[in-house]
Amino acid sequence: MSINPEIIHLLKTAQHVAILTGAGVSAESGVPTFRDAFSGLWEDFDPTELATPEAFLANPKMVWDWYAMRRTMIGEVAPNPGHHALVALESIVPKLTLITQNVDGLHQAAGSQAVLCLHGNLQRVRCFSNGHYVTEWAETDSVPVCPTCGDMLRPDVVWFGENLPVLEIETAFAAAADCDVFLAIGTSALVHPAASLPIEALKHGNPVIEINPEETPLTRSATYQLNGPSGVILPELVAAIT
Ligand code: BV8
Repeated sequence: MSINPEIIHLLKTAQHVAILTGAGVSAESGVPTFRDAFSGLWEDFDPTELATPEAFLANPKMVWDWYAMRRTMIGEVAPNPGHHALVALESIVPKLTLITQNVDGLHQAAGSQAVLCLHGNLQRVRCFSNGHYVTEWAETDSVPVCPTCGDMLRPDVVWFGENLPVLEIETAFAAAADCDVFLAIGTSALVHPAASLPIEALKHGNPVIEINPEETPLTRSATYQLNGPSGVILPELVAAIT
């Protein structure tokens, strides 16, 4: 696809690039997005109804098993050219702030150095009430418990209705306000407060480039829209500014 020369100029001259990624960036690695139905056993479940503390307390084993399935799935996939292009971009632009909503750890696996994880990480596990981190546990027919305090274990992700980590979200808003250009990549722009980040950039007069094969609530406000998969567009973008 031919990329608007104004976008290339923006990225070539930017001192600070801020990037927000969503599940769409991992789609080409074979990870279902939240808007896709999870396959098989889970296809009848709405992720936004499973990813809550209420769902976990109501049916701990079901929610624990949903995350165990996702953890196994993530262990079988690899970063895609979109993740690798963002690693390359980090070495080209003077300052890059990579903010992700994803919990799959694929940016880190691709080699991105500083990743602001707004919603935690699926691979990390802690106990529900006291935050004791656990690196290994025995899978039994009930939810494993914390060896330190005996409380149920849970994935170290931010569920709907839970607060985001303060340092990460404050740093993300500061980057949106400070950056010379903001890229919103592979996100449906529906989940807050992450979805407010590109709006924060626009409020500070910073141009927003959306990369997504579909339209989102952000599309009409974005300064530019690159319509296509991030695994194709991002390598082309990096090649165009190198
Ligand atoms: C909070 C971890 C304070 C768990 C996740 C303000 C307004 C409205 C609502 C709220 C608001 N403030 C708070 C809320 C409530 C809620 C919310 O936003 N609800 C939504 C549903 C309306 N937010 C919260 O609860 C947040 N907490 O604000 O705390 C508070 C405290 C108490 C009470 C109230 C407030 C916590 C939100 C975090 C939830 N946890 N993940 C887990 O993963 O299991 S969010 C989860 O869903 C994902 O992490 C992800 O972030 C999100 C899905 O969003 P996307 O990443 O955008 O993915 P999605 O599938 O939606 O879209 C994929 C996109 O990719 C699509 O557009 C598609 O076209 C595109 N795509 C597909 N293929 C490709 C592609 N793009 C590029 N290339 C491709 N190849």
